[in-house]
Amino acid sequence: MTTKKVAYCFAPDASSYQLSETHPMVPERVNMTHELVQNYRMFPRMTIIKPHPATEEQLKRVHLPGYIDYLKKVSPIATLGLGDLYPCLQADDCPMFTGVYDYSASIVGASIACANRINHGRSNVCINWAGGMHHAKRRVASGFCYANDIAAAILELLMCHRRVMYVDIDLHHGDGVEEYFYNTNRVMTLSFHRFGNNFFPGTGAIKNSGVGPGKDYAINVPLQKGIDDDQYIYLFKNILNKAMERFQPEALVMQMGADSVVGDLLGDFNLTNKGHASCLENALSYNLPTIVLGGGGYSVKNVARTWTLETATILGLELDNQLPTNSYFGHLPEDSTLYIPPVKMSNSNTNKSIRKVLRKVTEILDRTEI
Ligand code: TV7
Ligand code: CA
Ligand code: ZN
Repeated sequence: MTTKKVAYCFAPDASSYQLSETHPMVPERVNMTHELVQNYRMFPRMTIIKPHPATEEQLKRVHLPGYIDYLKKVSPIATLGLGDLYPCLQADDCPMFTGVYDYSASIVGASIACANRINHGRSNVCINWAGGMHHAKRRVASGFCYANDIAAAILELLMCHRRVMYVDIDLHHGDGVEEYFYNTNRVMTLSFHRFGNNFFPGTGAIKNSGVGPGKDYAINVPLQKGIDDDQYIYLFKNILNKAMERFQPEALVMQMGADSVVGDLLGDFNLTNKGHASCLENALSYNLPTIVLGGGGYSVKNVARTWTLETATILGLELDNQLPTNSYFGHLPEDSTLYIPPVKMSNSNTNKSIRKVLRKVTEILDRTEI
């Protein structure tokens, strides 16, 4: 592997907020990751960037102006945990909180900064662990996501790249990003997700594969509870390989939601963090200019473990299983290691169902034409 020029975007202001008293989305997990990456001594190996918050104009490229004006207006006076009903915000999942506008602007600003590094060829890979807010829609917040940093970064990449590939391994369907680019053949969206019984957000069936010029450019891989490393990696490698062959992208955006890792508070997959990271390693092997974003992840120590491991994967480093001293992890034995083992649990994906998903997705990709 050739060593890549890596940039790491970190906006401390994005990780200092709390959505509500009991909200599962804990922005602090990005600070935990930051400290582990620092204590594993990875920072000398990459360029650290302190991004600017997105401007109002940048936010309005991906959102309805009225929605952004509203976020800005209500942001300073909103109180934590009031649980009030606001238009454009979904009561419990997307509560209003003090600073919601600044929080959103700094996440979007960081992902746009990544895209600019890539556009100017200053980095091969650019990381924003605070990003990956794939559910936010043009006129509404959804699923813990207020502003769609991913769509903003992809729009920026499209100014310098003919075709952009978006790959989403968050537990949830990347519905917001899919919707923005549903009718274009310049962006292929590929999401792997838990699907069925109205699992949030409920979209992402295989057959929903794009419209108009975007037909066969939205690829969905629905999965069931308990999927293990072997099955997940088998699907990931085969589908991404086929998608790359058909679509020939010039840039890649990876959404690395860590709620697909075993033990997640909101998830029920049996994927280890090594398995999760090996998907990234496989995607990086295509040697495309790449933006790597965070996303979901609700067992916060596991999120920090996963994204730390993945930062090392990007740098081509092996990490010691023994975590370095840090201020978040305690002294219990289960708190001292980096790698997350699989558990014994039922797996609703059979090798037969996995092969069937691969066959159906391949049928769509066989029709994708550039
Ligand atoms: C990218 N699941 C985001 C994933 C967004 C998932 C949901 C919760 C949840 C919200 C809470 C909370 C929760 C224990 C879990 C239909 C509902 C059911 C809200 C209670 N505890 C990402 C969004 C998903 C909020 N939403 O992809 C405050 O779980 O299933 C739903 C919708 C209506 C709203 N209620 C849940 O990972 C970042 N929400 C505790 C406090
Ligand atoms: Ca996904
Ligand atoms: Zn998720």
